[in-house]
Amino acid sequence: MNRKKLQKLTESLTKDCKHLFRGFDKDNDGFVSVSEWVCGLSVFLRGTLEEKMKYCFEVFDLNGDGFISKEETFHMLKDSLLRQPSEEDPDEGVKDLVEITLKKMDRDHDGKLSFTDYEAAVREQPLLLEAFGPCLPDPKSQKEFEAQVFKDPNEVSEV
Ligand SMILES: [Ca+2]
Ligand SMILES: [Ca+2]
Repeated sequence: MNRKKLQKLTESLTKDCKHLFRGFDKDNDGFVSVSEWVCGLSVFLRGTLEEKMKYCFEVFDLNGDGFISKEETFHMLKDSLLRQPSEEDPDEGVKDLVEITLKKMDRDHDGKLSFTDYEAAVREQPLLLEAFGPCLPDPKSQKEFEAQVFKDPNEVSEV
């Protein structure tokens, strides 16, 4: 497998996950190194719920301060909702959704989501893992990706 093909496969795996690379980019230098990429992928494909929660939380915490704020929630939910045909005032609908979501997930009622809030909510309701937008691949494209990439381990190690 050549580099181009791998790139293409990765693109198709991650096409719905636009925040993906922030989750991969552990040292926040704006680039995803090979080791970060491999590490990110292994969470993607083989990660435990714990690892996936950490990963998604990092993706959702847009400014990296350790909390998912109301503004960040608004921003992300707006992004994921705009694809649908919208009502008269889409912002109002999003605001309602932000309130509902935060109310549901903010366990200590400080108006923002810490990882502890998020973790508790997800353990109760696994669907909340991707509450603020898709950041993990769907099982079908994941399977296709694995089938292609792990066909010949020797080739992959050259990448
Ligand atoms: Ca934040
Ligand atoms: Ca909180």
